[in-house]
Amino acid sequence: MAASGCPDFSLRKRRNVTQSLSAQDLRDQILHHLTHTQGRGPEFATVFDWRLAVSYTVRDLMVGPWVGAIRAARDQGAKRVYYLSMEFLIGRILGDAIINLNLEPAMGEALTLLGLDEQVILDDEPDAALGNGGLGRLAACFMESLSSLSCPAFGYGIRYEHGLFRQRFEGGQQVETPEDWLNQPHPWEFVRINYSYEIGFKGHVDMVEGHAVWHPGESVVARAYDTPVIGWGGDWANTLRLWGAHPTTLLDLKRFNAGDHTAAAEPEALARTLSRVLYPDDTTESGKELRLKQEYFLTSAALQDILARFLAEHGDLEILPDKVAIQLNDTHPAIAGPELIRLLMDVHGLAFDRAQDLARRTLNYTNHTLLPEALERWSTWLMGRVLPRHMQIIQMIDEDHRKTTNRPAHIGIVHGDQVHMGELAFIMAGRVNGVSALHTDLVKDTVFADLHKLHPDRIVNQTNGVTPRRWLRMSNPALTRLLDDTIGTGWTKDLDQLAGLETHAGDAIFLEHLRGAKRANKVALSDGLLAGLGVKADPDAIFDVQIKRIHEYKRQLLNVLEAIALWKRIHDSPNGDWTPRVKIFGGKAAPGYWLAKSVIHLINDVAAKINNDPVTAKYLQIAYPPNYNVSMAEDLIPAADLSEQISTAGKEASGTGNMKFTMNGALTIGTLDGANVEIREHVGPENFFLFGLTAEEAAAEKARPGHARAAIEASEDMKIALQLIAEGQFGRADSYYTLLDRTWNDDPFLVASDFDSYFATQRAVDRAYADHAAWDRMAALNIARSGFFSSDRTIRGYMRDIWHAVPVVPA
Ligand code: HBZ
Repeated sequence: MAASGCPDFSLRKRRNVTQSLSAQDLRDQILHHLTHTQGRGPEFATVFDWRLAVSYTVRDLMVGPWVGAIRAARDQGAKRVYYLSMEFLIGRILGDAIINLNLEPAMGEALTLLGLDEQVILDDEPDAALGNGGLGRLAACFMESLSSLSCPAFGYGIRYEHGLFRQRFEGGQQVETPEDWLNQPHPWEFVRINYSYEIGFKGHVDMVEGHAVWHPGESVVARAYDTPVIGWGGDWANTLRLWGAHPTTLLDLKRFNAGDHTAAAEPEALARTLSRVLYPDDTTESGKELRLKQEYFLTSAALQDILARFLAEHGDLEILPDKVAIQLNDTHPAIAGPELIRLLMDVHGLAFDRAQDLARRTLNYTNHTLLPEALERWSTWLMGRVLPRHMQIIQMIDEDHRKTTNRPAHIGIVHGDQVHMGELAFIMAGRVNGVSALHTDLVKDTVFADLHKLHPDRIVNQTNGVTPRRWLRMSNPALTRLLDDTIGTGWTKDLDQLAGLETHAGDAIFLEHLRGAKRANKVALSDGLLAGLGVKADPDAIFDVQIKRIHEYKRQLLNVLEAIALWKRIHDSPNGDWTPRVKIFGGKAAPGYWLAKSVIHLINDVAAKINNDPVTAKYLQIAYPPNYNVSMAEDLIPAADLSEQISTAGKEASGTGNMKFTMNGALTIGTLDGANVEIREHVGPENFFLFGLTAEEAAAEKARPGHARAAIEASEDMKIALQLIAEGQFGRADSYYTLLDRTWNDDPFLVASDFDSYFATQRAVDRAYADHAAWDRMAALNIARSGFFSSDRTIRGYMRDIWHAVPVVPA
């Protein structure tokens, strides 16, 4: 205890602090924050007040390791990693921090002493939904692993006031409403008004004595908002630095005093729009000037910050690549190439060649998609207007690359009136990586085939991973207890230790416990589905889960058509030997993606009909809880028996949900796409339900004229399913004409070609599930062999092959 009578929360090495913290210490500290930070007496406190008091108590425990980590990295002159991402889908922070700081069971007891329900406190926290899907969630898992491995790092992003929209269903259709997580105090962040940078846009470029001088026509200030990200064990915390946009001048007083109050506040309004909304678009380049400005805002603020820190510590720009590694999360921050060159040339006086060389040895780029419509392009007109100096530098980079590589005319950054951000990112990167073995091969063979020939050593693979702290230890306490009891707790920081379960996969008692843990999770979910949606989910049925953004290539349509065909079969022979199944969907469609929204409508319409059919109800139910987010995933994944990873082969770069399901003991039904390929290799083909065309076969099938119609004609089940929709069995048929027409006549993602294989494999799943012992053994082997899919392994790969960074010993 410190002299004040409160526990000692000073900055000495934290591991000792939390290990010695008792429930009483935590209770006292929570009460302290309730009174002194929230200004509330316990008798007046709401759940919100308590949650903030608990959060501040936990935050206090992060500050020591955080300051210590920053100090250690500086004192040791360590190389730092900078992860630039337009998205960080972090979800809730409190539960994860409690786990990583090793505060259980003391925190649970402290809350009991205060008469509080821990789950109620945890559930009160809004999700920080600063991302659309896999790309943003990957960034969040990487931040956690970087801290767990004590690799000095910063994540740089945008502090969006409104994260991804909230989803409701009205008449089965998606309705979007704004998300407002910052409408209440956010206890985790520290505002850094001294870390502010001016970001310019538009204007013109003058040449003064042979040097370019950019005179921006508009500018805003980027201000840092820092959140510590605590690693497993609580020894190290890195910084997630999110930039908020603020006006350079607050209020036009002259206009205000003249009575024009709205116009006087214009600078503020202009700036705020920059960090107001996350683009809810995971498909196409939006074509919006605002999006380009957001991308530049993030990138410029980050690079100015990185250079300021580097110069303060080292001074000599020649060693920049030895001390700084920057990772571009997709092309969204690809303006980093020209911006770094601009800062090195126009601000620090380096020559173009020198600046370009340093930039290239500092920057790296991760590609997350092969879909041509998702590759960013900007018109030269827009780029030249919003970022006139950068347009010049892009042309210099392109010209230099043309000269030095002698490349053919069709390769390059600027084509006609388009700037190709993928090519820019590739040309400016030391390393380019794909996110699964298959995806990396396809990156080499397709989107970047020409550039790959010119730079054969540049593309490397880093298969994605997920953090086992959030996705197993925190979200699945029932399984965690069993794992801890069986193989000890070491798996939490070394997921390969799950291999120790192999020897238990034949042990009937162990398998019984495994089934018990899964069943407990299913019962909890079933209660939630009944209370929230009125869906009766029998915990003994197969829980079959597809959760991800709604997209044609992810083929939720295939899943719902299978449901229809199965329903029809059960309906026709209700006394058959059917394995009961609950199909669960979760996911949002981009607001402008009409076909994806039509699939959502169809799923809801089909659910409404099927769930109420007295003949089939006990065999088949469909649940589609609205507003899928990180927290919902934490509830659904531990309760899943079957993981649906059914994208058209060659389209899903990796997937990361697939990995979360595997480590939670769900079996996968999937195509040979993305990381499914590696999951199947690791868990063994006999423990994975494979179906469908390979990437190569799919490409050939797509090129075959009339493939859709031919495949439908050949499939009785598929034909019936489409027929039932067209007849209006599931709501008004005209709602689905476009979807049906596209399936019959185009079917670009080969739903029809893969239907029969999928349907038959689902029946194999039914049979396998009926044999409990065999199923449980397969589930155990999936868990035991999932160690490879930890993001710790992925981050070690980036550190070794891309960043050349090493862990730092905490001070
Ligand atoms: O990145 C996803 C891939 O589809 C998935 O296969 C992979 O596992 C994951 C992590 O590598 N890509 C995305 O999530 N992409 C986006 O969310 C996105 C957001 C804004 C855009 C474009 C794409 O303008």
